[in-house]
Amino acid sequence: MSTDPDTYEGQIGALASTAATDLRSDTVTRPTPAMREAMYRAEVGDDVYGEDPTVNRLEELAAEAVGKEAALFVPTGTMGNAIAILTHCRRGDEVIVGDRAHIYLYEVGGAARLNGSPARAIPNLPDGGLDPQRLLASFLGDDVHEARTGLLCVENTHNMCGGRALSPATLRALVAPARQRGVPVHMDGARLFNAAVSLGAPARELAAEVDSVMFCLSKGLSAPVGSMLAGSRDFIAQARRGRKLLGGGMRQAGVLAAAGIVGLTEMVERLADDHANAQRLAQGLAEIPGIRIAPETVQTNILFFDALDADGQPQNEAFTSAAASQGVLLSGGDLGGIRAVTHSGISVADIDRALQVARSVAQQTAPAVRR
Ligand code: TLP
Repeated sequence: MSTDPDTYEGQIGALASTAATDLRSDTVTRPTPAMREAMYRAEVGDDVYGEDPTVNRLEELAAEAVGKEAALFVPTGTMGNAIAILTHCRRGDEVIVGDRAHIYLYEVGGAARLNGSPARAIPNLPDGGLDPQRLLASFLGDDVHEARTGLLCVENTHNMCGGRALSPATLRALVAPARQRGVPVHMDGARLFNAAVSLGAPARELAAEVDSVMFCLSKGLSAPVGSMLAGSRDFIAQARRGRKLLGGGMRQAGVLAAAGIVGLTEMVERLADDHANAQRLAQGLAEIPGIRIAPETVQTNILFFDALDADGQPQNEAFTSAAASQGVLLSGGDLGGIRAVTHSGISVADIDRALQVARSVAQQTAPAVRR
């Protein structure tokens, strides 16, 4: 990319450049020059009246990409998941989730606060799935003492299970108990396209098993803002009301949707580069004494590892802050493990730089196991 400040490309390059190697999350991605161009040129209207042509186009493209009748542009993934819960469930219905699900851990208890819906967490399997037998046993509603089970939520890729991608076959097995009991299923597919690219399966095949799906434009797809909620035409008509309730009815949102269209049409295939970079990072980390990682479990753009001291005890906080002081930003997984996430702002050279820093920091935190 040009660095000439007199050119458009150069100005965008300067805006996007950052000194640090930022592996905290794929949420840190900056809009590409093509996105900024599209945002500048976007045709807009009042989307609450359904009159923003760019939002309408994005919603059509998104519905088509995940094989659903309709889709809704929402400001964030968190709001998309909350609207799904509000739309599927009656007030007070229970929501079944995995115990490492983003909806359960990191969405401010939205199901309970917004819909009076208790969340029942059942243990996630290491691959991000749930045990179908355990799932079946967790559905409630026949007994007068029980809350009705209103919704099952699955996550793909699974963030806190290390970015694991659930295949169509695994999803079918997972969803079968819900189908048996007539319980609707929502997929938190914040990184659905990472799953699709990693598995070599179209996103619509992964979404075919569920009634509704949310995916984010603002993560690997690199749009500055926005997520999509997709489902049947009736579901989305009702979800539109839920979005208004939560204050997510935006007006000339076409300037944002324009970037989302570029994300959806131009940024999906390149996710394979992020996966290759995550694999390179995982393989490199595995060779560093004092670092514990299972590279064979890394499937997409997220990986977790532990930095151990000479006694084999995790020193994750010390490792993360030492790496940050050398310009490599990681996030501390509070459920154990340091998280690194690759994305469009990370090159092969950045991975090699991160490995160099990891080697030097590991020598400080685990001197006794130094080779
Ligand atoms: N995840 C963020 C943090 O909130 C942890 C991240 O850095 O990974 N579902 C999943 C699976 C997510 O990982 C996230 C964001 C969301 C939903 C929420 O999306 P936003 O941030 O758009 O509300």
